[in-house]
Amino acid sequence: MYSLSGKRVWVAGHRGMVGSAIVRRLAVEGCEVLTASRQDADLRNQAETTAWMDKTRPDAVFLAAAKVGGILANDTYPADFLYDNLMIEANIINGAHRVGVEKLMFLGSSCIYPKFAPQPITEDALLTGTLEPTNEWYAIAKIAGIKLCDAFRKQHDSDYISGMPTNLYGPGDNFDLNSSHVMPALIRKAHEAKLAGAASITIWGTGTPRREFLHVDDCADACVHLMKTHSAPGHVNIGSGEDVTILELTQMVCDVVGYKGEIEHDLSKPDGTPRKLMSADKLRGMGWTPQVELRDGISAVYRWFLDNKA
Ligand code: GFB
Repeated sequence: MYSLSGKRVWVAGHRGMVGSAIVRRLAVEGCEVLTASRQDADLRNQAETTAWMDKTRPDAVFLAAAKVGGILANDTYPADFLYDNLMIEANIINGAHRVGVEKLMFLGSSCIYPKFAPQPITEDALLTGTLEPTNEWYAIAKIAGIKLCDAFRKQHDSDYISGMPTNLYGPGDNFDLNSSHVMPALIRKAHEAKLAGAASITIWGTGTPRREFLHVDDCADACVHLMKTHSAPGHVNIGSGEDVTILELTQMVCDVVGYKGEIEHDLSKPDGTPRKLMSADKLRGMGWTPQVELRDGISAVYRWFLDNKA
């Protein structure tokens, strides 16, 4: 067991959807939460990151800082997704070693797995096949992060662990239609179509790809659980264990939003990987289960969207 009580805990990426959920979750752990603004340190910059870590000396780190985006953003900005994420994780993991961080958790993504991995995907499927081209840049960076944690563990006995969340959604998500993930895009499209009285909304691709969704508050809870209870090389899947097709998700979102029009398809946009349902067995075996049902989570996010973005 690793107790967070009384510890100085840095949530790197606290302004993002995952980082902010971890900050909310840590409120009951009795720790001091440290955050670095962009003015404090550009985490892609080694000198600035090292200086900030030297000054603040965290005991524990949740590495949730990353350049993230949906399928189109990943496909359009490969250099940013590879370079920024490599730099951020290398600077923070190496900095953690330098200042003697007791425990670090690195966060990745389910896109680390081969495009055609057997489903549900177990952790040992890593590096057994070719990646999905739309997000291989981001995936390579995240695989490097897992391996960097493992390398520090092997060489220096560092207690660094990795969690691989599935597709996440929740409050604070990015609702920009060009750069967002599918969930916020669908919520916005259905809402705006309802207001405009539009006859249809258009989704990207065929609607047949299957995706697994997890509410970000469940993800944050899983991260804290792993931080406190888990210490081993490799990585742990963080998912709900259930998936839906994009068309089923669209119908659910339209239902929650109250939009009754048609669903059309923009087939010039990519489908991406056909399916990436992760096995939830390892994490469930450690005594953790998700709490938020998909439909309830969508309703909560739609309320957040109405209050904050609409
Ligand atoms: O969420 P998403 O952008 O990312 O797209 P990935 C999931 C699926 O939803 C794809 C479809 O099949 C999209 O074609 N889709 C339908 C839409 N309509 C829309 C829309 O309006 N917007 C978006 N964005 N998608 C990302 C990776 O993959 O998942 C990242 O690129 C990361 O690296 C992240 O792993 C979790 O699930 O395909």
